[in-house]
Amino acid sequence: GGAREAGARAMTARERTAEREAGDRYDPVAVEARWQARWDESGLYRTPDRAGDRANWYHLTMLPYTSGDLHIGHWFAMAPSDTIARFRRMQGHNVLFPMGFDAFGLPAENAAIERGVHPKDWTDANIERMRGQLRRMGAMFDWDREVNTSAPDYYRWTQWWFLRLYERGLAYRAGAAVNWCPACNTVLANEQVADGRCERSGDLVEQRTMEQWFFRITAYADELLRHEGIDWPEHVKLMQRNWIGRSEGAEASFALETPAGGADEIRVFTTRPDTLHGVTFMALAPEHPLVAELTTGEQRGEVEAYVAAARRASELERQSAEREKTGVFTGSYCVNRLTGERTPIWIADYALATYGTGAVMGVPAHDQRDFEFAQRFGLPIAVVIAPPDWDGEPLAEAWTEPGTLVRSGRFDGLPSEEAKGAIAAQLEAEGHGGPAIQYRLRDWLISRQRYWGAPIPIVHCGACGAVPVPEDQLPIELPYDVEFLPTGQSPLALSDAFVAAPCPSCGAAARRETDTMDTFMCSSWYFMRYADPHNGGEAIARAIADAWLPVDQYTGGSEHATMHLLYARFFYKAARDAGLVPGGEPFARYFAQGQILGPDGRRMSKSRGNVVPPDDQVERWGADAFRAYLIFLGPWDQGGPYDVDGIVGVARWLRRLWTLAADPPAPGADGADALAPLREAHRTLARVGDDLDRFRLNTAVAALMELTNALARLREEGRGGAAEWAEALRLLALMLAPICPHLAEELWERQGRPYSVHEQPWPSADPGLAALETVELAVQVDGRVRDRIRVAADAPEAEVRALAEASERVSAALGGRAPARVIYVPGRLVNLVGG
Ligand code: ANZ
Ligand code: ZN
Repeated sequence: GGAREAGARAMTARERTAEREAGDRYDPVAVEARWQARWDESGLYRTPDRAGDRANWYHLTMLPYTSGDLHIGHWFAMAPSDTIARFRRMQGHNVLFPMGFDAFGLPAENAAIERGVHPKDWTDANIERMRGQLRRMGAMFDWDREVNTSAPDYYRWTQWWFLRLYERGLAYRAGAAVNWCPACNTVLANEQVADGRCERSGDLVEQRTMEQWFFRITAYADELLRHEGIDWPEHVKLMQRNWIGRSEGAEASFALETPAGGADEIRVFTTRPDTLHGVTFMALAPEHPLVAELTTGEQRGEVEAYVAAARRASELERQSAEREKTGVFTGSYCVNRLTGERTPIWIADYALATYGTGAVMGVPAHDQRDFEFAQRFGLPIAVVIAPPDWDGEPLAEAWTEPGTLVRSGRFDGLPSEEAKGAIAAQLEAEGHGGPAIQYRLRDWLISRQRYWGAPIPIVHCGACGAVPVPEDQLPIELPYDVEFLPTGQSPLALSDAFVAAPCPSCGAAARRETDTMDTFMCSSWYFMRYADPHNGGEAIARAIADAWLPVDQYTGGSEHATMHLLYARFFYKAARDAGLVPGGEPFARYFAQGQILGPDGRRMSKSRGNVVPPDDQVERWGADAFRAYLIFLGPWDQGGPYDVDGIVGVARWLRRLWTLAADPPAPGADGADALAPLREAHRTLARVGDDLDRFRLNTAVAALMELTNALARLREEGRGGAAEWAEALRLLALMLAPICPHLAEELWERQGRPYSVHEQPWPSADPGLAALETVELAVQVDGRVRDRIRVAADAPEAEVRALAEASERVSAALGGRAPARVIYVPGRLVNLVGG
């Protein structure tokens, strides 16, 4: 509101004259190029691992994927992050603020296929271009620490990490039903499937069974749920907890009436062991291993057709509540051990093979899906949890709330919440199951049948099986000359030169693993490598890890809540258990920025034509104005629409600020008024420091705009002493430094101060000067003093009048009349003249 208008206020005639007289207009493009070169030359942003008594502070912003262009979302993530990193530096920390490139992955291959360029050439060219764009941001990235995840000296260590996980039993190979995208011709992680479709191509995902490599992230499920000792936004922690999906309940065994396929029982996972007496059928997933054996001759045709149809449906469709329940009877029965009841075994596609045991005990009276299934197929509905005031009537829908147990033998009369534990305990005592916990989280599937990724360092030997490649043979380099068009097979399998390798264990001719690693593996540890980027002997030295880890502050979008942020936490815990890093969490603090939208308030996209290219904005207004505008447009965690006119106001503000600093103020008054500019500066300083500390970046910019206006007004009025003016302008440059680093540097130099403004400590606000100066005013009604009030010395008339009218004595004297005239003598009196 006010600040925005203030920022946008046109220059006064005097300011325009001043600008002319100062001889040089503010030319952001020239100023920025000059300082970027100087910073580079002088190595201003090179970060030592130790810097005397300055405490280390690791500030991390997410590295970009090498798509080829830095878009406005990157700017909105990185520029405010840079502002905070710079502020921490001024506060006296030795700040590590690195940058790199997430360079492996499908888009490189797809772009390469579409354009006929090699993925490596495409990626390298993109990095080149993006590095240039990043430099123009004027951030304090330490480029000596840049990482490129597709470079052999990086992925060598990604492979090394694979070996560390492998030797800890956290990497394994297993045949698995996997998500297969027919368009991308590759396996997808569960996280890459949304609504049953490939997140990238949008095609329907199919299920296939293949030998794949997994990381045992489930071994850390409980610890991942806890978020111990870290300061993260609640919504991100909640997303992770939901993703991990911990359910408490029981496992129960049902005896097969006729043992089949070497099994004599079916086990189920249930969150409602209290309903065990109400089971009227058993539902197996179509992929359950006992389906074929349990199917009787008579039912075979029907069952086979059903299983084949289920394979074509996505998991999401199968789970949909709206969909009519389908199923088929196997012809076999099992026995409920608690009741001795004979229970028919059905196959139903709402039972998923990948959750629990792949079998559901059907309790129609207390589960809505089971209820619908029973109704459709005429199965009994047995109430065992009585709703309050239930009179024995049939139910119109499942009763899923707590209640009292009935028809449950010796458990009758127990509240259902209590019965859960009691029945689970009985199962355990009888050896038929017991309390159990289930997670929705699956192990992390890391194999990709694609070319552009880090090869998995394994050799398959006919005699020895899967043998890890010895560490000193890393990296297993990705060959350049490979036919990488997707065929469903790993492209590396087509390269004889790559595949042929001696077995590291027995020396016999063997075959290299030809799958590559999920790129989320590369980004699970990049922040460790920044700390020790040139280490040729290990991924990160322990002493360096101790100096920098965990990351003190991570910032990035919350779209990474469940994949990247969960994988990185798993990875770090595994690294901790291998003794390689300190603590158990990689990111001590996490801040999720919002999303920047198009000027129309919708997500930016090429098809909507509402994309704002950052390069254009930088060229037109300068990086400093663009940074300041991005910060000013709203609270950082909320984001908002980009306003192409909004940046005009910000650019104008910076021009006024330039003129103010360039035009030496008139010789000021002395006495109390000499302090006026200093008071304004300290008042702002108290606010800006507090705002930056709490990530309220937009209000920090607003405060600086207000300061600029206040100082301009003082100068017009000829107020303020010369020394006080100099000091106020010094503080202004310092406060501006984290937000507009180039302009601040330029002003600093023009003030005759030594390079660099970015090596100055953050000034502290003088509380005495920052305090609002107040004065006592006599309040008169029709010239007679009725009361006295305290107001800010520079309070505007409207405020003074409102305060005066609020006085009881004043309103009594006015007797309901509205004052026709107000006479205000600042510092002395206000006179309300009645009408
Ligand atoms: C009997 C029962 C009775 C259930 C009742 C619920 C209510 P969450 O909370 O997600 O963990 N279930 C178990 N395995 C399944 C599978 N492979 N596919 C589909 N559904 C499965 O869900 C646990 C509940 O989902 C389990 O508790 C089971 O149904 C079902 F009144 O068991 B319940
Ligand atoms: Zn061998």
